[in-house]
Amino acid sequence: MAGLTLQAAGFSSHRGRSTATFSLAMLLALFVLGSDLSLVAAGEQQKSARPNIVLIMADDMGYECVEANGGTSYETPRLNEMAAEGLRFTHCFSQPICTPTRVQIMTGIYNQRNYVRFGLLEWNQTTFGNVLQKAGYKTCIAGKWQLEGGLDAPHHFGFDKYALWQLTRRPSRYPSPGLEIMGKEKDFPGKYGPDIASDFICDFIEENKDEPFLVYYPMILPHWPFEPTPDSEEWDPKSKGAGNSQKNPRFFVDMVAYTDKMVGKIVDQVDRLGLSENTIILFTGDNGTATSVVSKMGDREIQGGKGKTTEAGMHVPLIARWPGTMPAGQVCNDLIDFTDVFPTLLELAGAEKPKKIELDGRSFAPQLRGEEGNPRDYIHCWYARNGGPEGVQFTQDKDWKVYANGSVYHVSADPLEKQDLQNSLDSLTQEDRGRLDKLQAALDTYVGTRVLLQAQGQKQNAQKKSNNKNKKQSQNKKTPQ
Ligand SMILES: [Ca+2]
Repeated sequence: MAGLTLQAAGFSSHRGRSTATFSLAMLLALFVLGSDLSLVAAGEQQKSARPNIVLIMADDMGYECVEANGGTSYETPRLNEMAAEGLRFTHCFSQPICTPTRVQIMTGIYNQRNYVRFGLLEWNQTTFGNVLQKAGYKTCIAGKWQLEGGLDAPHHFGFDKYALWQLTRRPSRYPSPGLEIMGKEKDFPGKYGPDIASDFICDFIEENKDEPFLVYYPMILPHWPFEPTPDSEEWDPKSKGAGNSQKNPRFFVDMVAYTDKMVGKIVDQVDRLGLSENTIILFTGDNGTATSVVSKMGDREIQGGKGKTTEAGMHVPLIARWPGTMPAGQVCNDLIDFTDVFPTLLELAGAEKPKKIELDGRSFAPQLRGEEGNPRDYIHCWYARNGGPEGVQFTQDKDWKVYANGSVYHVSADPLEKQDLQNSLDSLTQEDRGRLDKLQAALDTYVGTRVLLQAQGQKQNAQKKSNNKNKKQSQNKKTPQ
């Protein structure tokens, strides 16, 4: 074993810690588990083919929750490792809450053109799942759905395999969870929801290791209720779940740790199968941290800002890993918003954009390959939780933010947006006024472009069916977020 350790350590000196794990796994495969050789060989054959893509999105985990970003309230060793091996983005912005983000990331379109209301992905939309599936990718989604449409919806939106919480009902998401898996509602007494979803993904990756695959993992964690994980001392497998409780943010610490562990579980599975160099793994978050949570970045305290259009509501982690292609340990300060994910996945997969859809974002695939790319000058946001004709709308760069209602904030100095500068623009430098003019001009191109979609019959029918079927099983009637 000493020889193995030495050899693995030798690899790690120039390739990073996870590669050491991979190397050790490979050596174990070679020396101990001869039957696993086929797994490694299958993975290595894929190097020149289209990369596998794994997109992981935590639920309610802001930028400040990751140690690699400077967070000091939580332990995130696996995310830190991903950042050390890959690329960490410092300026990625989601939408302020779940559904606006989920619709935007999946369709690549700003909310003003296709967002209907909370908890719904309109049936006539095209997702990256649809396009990559058509391009020959095997596709899987596991984790949280919350987009209606019934048991057929994940297939309709381009996913071959699914294991989802909150597709047709809303039971406990953590202890003794209920999920919908490939057309069936299944309950798991004594189990933990995130374990079920991540196991499903690991199985999918193994089953599809010889073909290009897409995994979309909108995580169940670390959204409230704040309650023990299987790694907490207080874990009780017989618990019925803590409902909507946000009373114990101390468990949020354990939940962030478990989120990190689940990311590591997926990374380890990719490595174990010899797929690391042909698999790009992206980790992000769907919106800021819950408002009941206060986290620290050194001396700086950050109150969670979920639901707000401030930095605390929309600034999220984005970390990418692609050993062998992406230079290790890099930091990218480019602005990214969630319309950019769809065109990025298209470019990575070499897939064509369908003519019928017009995407709003721009690909950051070049940055993932260590190239300069074509970074944005600004990000845009249109946000209205419940839809309707009017939304909060703004453009911002790394320093300045201009709202459609006229408010102006120097966000790099005033992240909480306490001081509206719209009436004191004369005191700004000419350079800053020039930047504001550009942001205003960009914003003007979006103002008035709201589209109110009509509900689609097919979706309504699917929803009706699913509602009838599940009326009795619904255990949670409170407003979801
Ligand atoms: Ca969320």
